[in-house]
Amino acid sequence: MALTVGTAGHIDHGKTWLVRALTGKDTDRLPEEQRRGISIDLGYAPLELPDGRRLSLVDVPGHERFVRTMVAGATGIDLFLLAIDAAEGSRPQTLEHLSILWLLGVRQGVVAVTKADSVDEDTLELAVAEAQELVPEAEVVPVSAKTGAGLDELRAALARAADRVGERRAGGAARLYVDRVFTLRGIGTVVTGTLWSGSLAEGDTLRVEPAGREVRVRSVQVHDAPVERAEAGQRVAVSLPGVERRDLRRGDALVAPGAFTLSYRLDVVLEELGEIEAGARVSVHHGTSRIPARVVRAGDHYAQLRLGEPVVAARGDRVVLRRETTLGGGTVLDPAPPRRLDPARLALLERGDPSSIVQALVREPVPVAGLTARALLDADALEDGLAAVRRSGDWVFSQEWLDETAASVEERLCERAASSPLDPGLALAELLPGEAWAAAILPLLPVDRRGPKAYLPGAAAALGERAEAAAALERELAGAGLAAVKCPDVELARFLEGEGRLVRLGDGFVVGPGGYEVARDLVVQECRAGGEIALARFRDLSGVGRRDAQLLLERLDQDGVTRRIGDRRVLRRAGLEAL
Ligand SMILES: Nc1nc2c(ncn2[C@@H]2O[C@H](COP(=O)(O)OP(=O)(O)OP(=O)(O)O)[C@@H](O)[C@H]2O)c(=O)[nH]1
Ligand SMILES: [Mg+2]
Repeated sequence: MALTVGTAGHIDHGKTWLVRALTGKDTDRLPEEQRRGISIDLGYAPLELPDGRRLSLVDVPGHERFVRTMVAGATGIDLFLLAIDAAEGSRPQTLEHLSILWLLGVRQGVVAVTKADSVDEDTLELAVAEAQELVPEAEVVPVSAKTGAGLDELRAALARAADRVGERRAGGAARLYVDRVFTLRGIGTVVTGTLWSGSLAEGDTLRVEPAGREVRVRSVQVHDAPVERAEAGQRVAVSLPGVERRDLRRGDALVAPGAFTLSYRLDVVLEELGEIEAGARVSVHHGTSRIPARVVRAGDHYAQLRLGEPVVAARGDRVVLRRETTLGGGTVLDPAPPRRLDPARLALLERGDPSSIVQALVREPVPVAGLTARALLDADALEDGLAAVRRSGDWVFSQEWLDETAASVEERLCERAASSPLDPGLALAELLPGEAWAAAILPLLPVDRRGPKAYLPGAAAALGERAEAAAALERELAGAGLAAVKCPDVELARFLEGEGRLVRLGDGFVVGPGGYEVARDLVVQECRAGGEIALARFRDLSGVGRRDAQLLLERLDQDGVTRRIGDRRVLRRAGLEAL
């Protein structure tokens, strides 16, 4: 398993010299680092263990102004190598770095009491004892980068610590946080970082977040050697053709497209070093990025981090919260939560079993595919968890949501039936407007679907109070023959037409079904005889006024009996069949 070791410790306590003594590589390569004799940026070197295993080593700066860089270097590591100067003992950044390691969940490592050559034996013994007291769970090894004393013991201790590191999640989608970007002649833009999950291979398409840009991997290297595929936990260099160096920076995430959500909010379990007051403005360190944020608290140890820029995160990720100093940290419960904080939901997520996780994440319908990354469960566990919610097609949702939706749909259909007894249905588009899940959910709702409309089960249109108006209208139509009658009650007209009791014309006029048939036969016969019919001719034949003749002909056009050509009409197929 690929493991990464990160140095930690106060400025000048001998981290970089120790890295050089262990690996032969001077990681202080910037001119300013060499001039000032301090580390400013992150340095990287491979470290061989006595058993042949190879660790990646990240050297971090100790200066208090560069703690943010230390956090960026420490986020992907599995083991720490804490340097404490034998003469100076523990100093402020010794403690702050230790806190950060703790907050990031880095529990395994070794303490090196450095510059052993520069102090007498008693002082060294005391320094070792103090270091042991400070970090009781780690082995403490006195070393000298200058003389080489203790280096073998240190390597052996690192190997033992590496043995204790738990398995990293091997599967999952590719996710890497960029820590360096540079240009290589003949190769182009290269980014490096620790692969947090998944794997990376030549030819893969990835997305750079938060910019959202798709990139193609041209080649992958691990420790300066090309590999076909890099695995989770490895430090990798990825070359990305067609991308300018200035389009990428430390803090960017390189991820498998579609596998992670981008979010301006993170719900976390807080770990506080001191009290973090509600509404506190902090810097959130996540991956290799640092983002301004506000802490919205809920319950006694939950919070939502409202971020100034979006991040790609996953459940279980660690964050560090800082202002001038490190205030605390957190473990991500939901990487893309709703804005409203709900401690009960977060408690479910904190329990961490598949069914609690799925219950907490699912309320309104979400696509199953989108849930995989958010729940961070493997396929089997996700399947177990899904038993706790409802599922239809590609969508999952809570029973509670379904009950609420059913109740609201029922209520709206009842209201509709009361206000429009002639047409008690509602268009589906109106009932579940624009929802992609509508088709999957509809069969589970208490509705009858008839054509484009939904009805309460068994609901039928009823004339109710309008029965009398309908009877009067029908009497009038029976006496009117082919003449049109005005009917301003559009709903009534539509209803009676649906029942075959009248035919609607334009402008709110209607005609009796018998009248309509007579008009149609007149038109069809005339056309059969003379090939066409003009408005004036139809008016003469039917004996109605010009307006009514016009309305009747237009309706015949609509019904496909005739086609209008200028001011004449000819039969269409339906007209021929009507004979
Ligand atoms: N005598 C002695 N001096 C050492 C040893 N290791 C480092 N030093 C001295 O300590 C100075 C700082 O060492 P570095 O390794 O650069 O310290 P660092 O912890 O990397 O410092 P930052 O990266 O700036 O935090 C060096 O310039 C040396 O003068 C050692 O083993 N013996
Ligand atoms: Mg250094």
